[in-house]
Amino acid sequence: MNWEAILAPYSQVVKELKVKLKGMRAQFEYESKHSPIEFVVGRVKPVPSIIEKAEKKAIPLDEIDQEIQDIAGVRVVCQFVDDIYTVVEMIRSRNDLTIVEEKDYIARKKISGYRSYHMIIEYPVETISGMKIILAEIQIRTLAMNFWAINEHSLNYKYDGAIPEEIKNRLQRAAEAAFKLDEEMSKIKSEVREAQRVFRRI
Ligand code: 0O2
Repeated sequence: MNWEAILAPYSQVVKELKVKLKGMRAQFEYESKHSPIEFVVGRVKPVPSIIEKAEKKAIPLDEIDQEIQDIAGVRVVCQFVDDIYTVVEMIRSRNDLTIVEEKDYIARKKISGYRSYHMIIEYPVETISGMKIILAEIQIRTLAMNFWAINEHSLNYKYDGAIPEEIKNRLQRAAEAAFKLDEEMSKIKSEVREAQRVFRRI
């Protein structure tokens, strides 16, 4: 398989979505408004991970473009939980993409303790052989949710998906702590935003 050619439009989508989401952040800054977006990152799923996911879900390799939704992935990280829903609304109101599915792992966290808001979208991209509709996943989460998820992801990788029970328990407690941190910060968010407005003026 010519993976480079297959993944080229996905790489284009990641680049375009990053530019657009970062552009949204910049617009808030120009208008001296609190940006619901702290930072944006993106990646194309590495080939070994695509193959592994396809094997795990019994997806034939010629169907990955329809069946694996996160080959193109963009992550939006926010300060506060309500910023997540502001970003969700902003994405819903765009007309350069179509929302296929939304997964609210904040209202209903995963058994692992994972919390995040996922939007699966269809995004049209121009290629040299015409327009192609590409599936992409946008993950929207707070800094605390992100901290937990990147650490858990590393441990999952290290233990090949079988994290020892003791560490799993610690991760559950860490997930609780991240949840509490988000909750406490939400209670003082107007204070924090005010401080950041003043700070920006200096
Ligand atoms: P990677 O390495 O990040 O690319 P589904 O068929 O919908 O049940 P799917 O397609 O895996 O399953 O969707 P889901 O569960 O929404 O997960 C998509 C991505 O969300 C994952 O991609 C992770 O990036 C992230 N994610 C989901 N659950 C967890 C979790 O428990 N911990 C962490 N750290 N991240 C999670 P990949 O392909 O699994 O991994």
